[in-house]
Amino acid sequence: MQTQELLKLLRLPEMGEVRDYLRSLSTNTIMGMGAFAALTTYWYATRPKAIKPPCDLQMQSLEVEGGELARKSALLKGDKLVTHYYDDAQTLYEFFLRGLRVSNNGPCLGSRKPKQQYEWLSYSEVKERAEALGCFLLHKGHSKTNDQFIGVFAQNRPEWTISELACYTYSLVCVPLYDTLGTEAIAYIVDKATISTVICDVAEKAKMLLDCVSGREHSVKTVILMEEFDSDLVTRGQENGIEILSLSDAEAIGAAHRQQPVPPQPDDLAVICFTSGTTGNPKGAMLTHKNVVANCSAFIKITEISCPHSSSDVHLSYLPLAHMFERVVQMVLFVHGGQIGYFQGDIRLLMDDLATLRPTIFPVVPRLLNRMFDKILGQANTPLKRWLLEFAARRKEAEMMSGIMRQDSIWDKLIFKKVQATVGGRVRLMLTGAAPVSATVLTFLRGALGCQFYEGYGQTECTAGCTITLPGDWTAGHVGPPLPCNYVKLVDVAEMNYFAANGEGEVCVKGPNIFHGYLKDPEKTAETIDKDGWVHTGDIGRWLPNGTLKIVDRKKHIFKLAQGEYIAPEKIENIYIRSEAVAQAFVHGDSLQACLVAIIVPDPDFLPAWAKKRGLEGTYEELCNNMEVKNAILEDIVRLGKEGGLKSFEQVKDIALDTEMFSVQNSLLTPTFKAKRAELRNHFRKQIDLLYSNIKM
Ligand SMILES: *[C@@H]1O[C@H](CO)[C@@H](O)[C@H](O)[C@H]1NC(C)=O
Ligand SMILES: CC(=O)N[C@H]1CO[C@H](CO)[C@@H](O)[C@@H]1O
Repeated sequence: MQTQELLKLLRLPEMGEVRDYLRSLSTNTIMGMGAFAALTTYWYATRPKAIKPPCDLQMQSLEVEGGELARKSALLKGDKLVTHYYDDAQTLYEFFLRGLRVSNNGPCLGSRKPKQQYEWLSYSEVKERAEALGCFLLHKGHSKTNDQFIGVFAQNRPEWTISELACYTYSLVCVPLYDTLGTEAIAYIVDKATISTVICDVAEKAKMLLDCVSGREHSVKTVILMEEFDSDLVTRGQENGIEILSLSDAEAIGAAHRQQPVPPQPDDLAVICFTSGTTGNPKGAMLTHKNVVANCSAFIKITEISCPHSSSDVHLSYLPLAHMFERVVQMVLFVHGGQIGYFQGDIRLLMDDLATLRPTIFPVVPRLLNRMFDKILGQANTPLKRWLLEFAARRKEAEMMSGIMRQDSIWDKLIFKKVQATVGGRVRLMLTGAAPVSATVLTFLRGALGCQFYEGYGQTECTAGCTITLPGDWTAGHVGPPLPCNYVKLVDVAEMNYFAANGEGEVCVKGPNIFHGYLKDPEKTAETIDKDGWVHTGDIGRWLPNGTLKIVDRKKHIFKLAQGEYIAPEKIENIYIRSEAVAQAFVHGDSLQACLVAIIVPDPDFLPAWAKKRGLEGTYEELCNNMEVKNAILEDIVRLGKEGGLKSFEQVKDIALDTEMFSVQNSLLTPTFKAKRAELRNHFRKQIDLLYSNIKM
């Protein structure tokens, strides 16, 4: 039966090469081995060489001499950290100019209308528009020494990047605003940075901004809008002392008041990146050109041999530009003269954008990877398909463990071509960051996508990153060695039993990518950067024998159960959300309780089908109220917990189902989608109490 199906597959045209190989074996051999074994032999026989790693993968980082057990990248010669890669690109403005030169004024920024092809602005067109907009800003009284901060409040689109570049061209500073922050936080940021000009995409954002400032004293004087707006908005602006005008008018005024560029220096501020903690007001991390250049350059250094960048690189911009992760990726593209196409602004159309743009570079976040993983497994809906998929995944995994990464093995042709086509079929480099990804998901997708796929770790305070996995090391479960632009050391956290001498402790980072403090907030700055210049991340790491770092814990979200066991709820939640039925999980416990409970929000897309397989039917709401469904989910997550190595006291005893997603809007998540644990606890107090009282009975 399996042989039959395989032989059918071999009739496909792209199987020619395999067919030829099989023909070269005698019929008896094939019959004797069975088609499957023959394929496996073919795979071994045609296995390519591993890419040459940039250093010995058994020793990816080295101890810094006399440096409190701090470690540095093994790619470094001597102790000098990487600050830049190209001598003619030491600021983000110079990054762009270099791109203009090396691409020979190639296509730069692209966007598309629904169902259309991408339309491109060339590097010189982008430069022209950025200069015009920049001159308008100067005309309004902004300059390097006066009123330096420009708010940008928009979704990813070419004008976002043009606005950013307008700032860089005249040594102004870009301050991204994003709507998931909520009005309160936006008002706070506008006041804190005394912003007088904000560039918005749509009228709704301008209205939101007006709501933030109307009826009180404020700093806003000018709002520039990319899209159309009506006269009511203009009137409302006037009532609040704010001029509202279109981006094209602003550019026209600027063009009529031309001034020479005022290029920034490496130590000048480039961006204030506001991030929100789980409590309190957002904090504005001040990043200089040098900070961002260092991070980009470290990444270029790591991939210089295995995956050199060029002006033929294409990137799909859909992760929020307000975060550094996406910005840094864009800058790496710019400095090499690559192309950046923007998504249509709707994440549900991402697959269509991918298929149309066919990017070569694809940065992702774990949420998206989890979706892809579930979808691929979900499509393998017969036992045979499932078996083939798992078999192929194991073969590719075996290859990866010896450093090989490719898209042309027999398993790619038979099984994974379709998956590769969903991301456009041209992706050669992927990068995940921003949150931990499960090793199972990462390994599977690395194999399925067959491209160089890196995992980074870091935070805004070190310009997005401080470690990244190296080419050739496709093993999951660690975040790689330090970037060549920073040192990493671990510091004792005695109360949690982590000691640097044992290679464990709080991850601390130092180097040219480290930020310059929070805007007008010396207190919070002092909490984060110590007097010797180390950023304390709050994450707990462990050095692995080959010099890579593994993030094992979080300093803050940790509590003890009644018997004294330490619990890190996020670790448990990250395992439970692997259940197909589960969208979100909140694990609760405290030192008065002997066990854990959880609130689970089932996945509206997957729950009905999942329940049906277990003979349970109904609408999403009905299912969420069904005791049997609850018990089935409990059973499933506990099973996953066991597989994931949770100890028995780390497993929940009972759960309650809830239908409302934790979101930024209902204040249960931070704008960067981290759980606000205190709020969650209060919000679900009743359900939690009920769960505990039922357990005691
Ligand atoms: C590095 O060490 C970890 C833990 O020992 C291991 O899982 C991983 O495979 C190693 N990486 C390489 C490339 O050997
Ligand atoms: C473009 C780029 O690589 N930026 C990186 C800065 O460092 C972190 C960690 O290595 C990466 O995740 C970022 O992508």
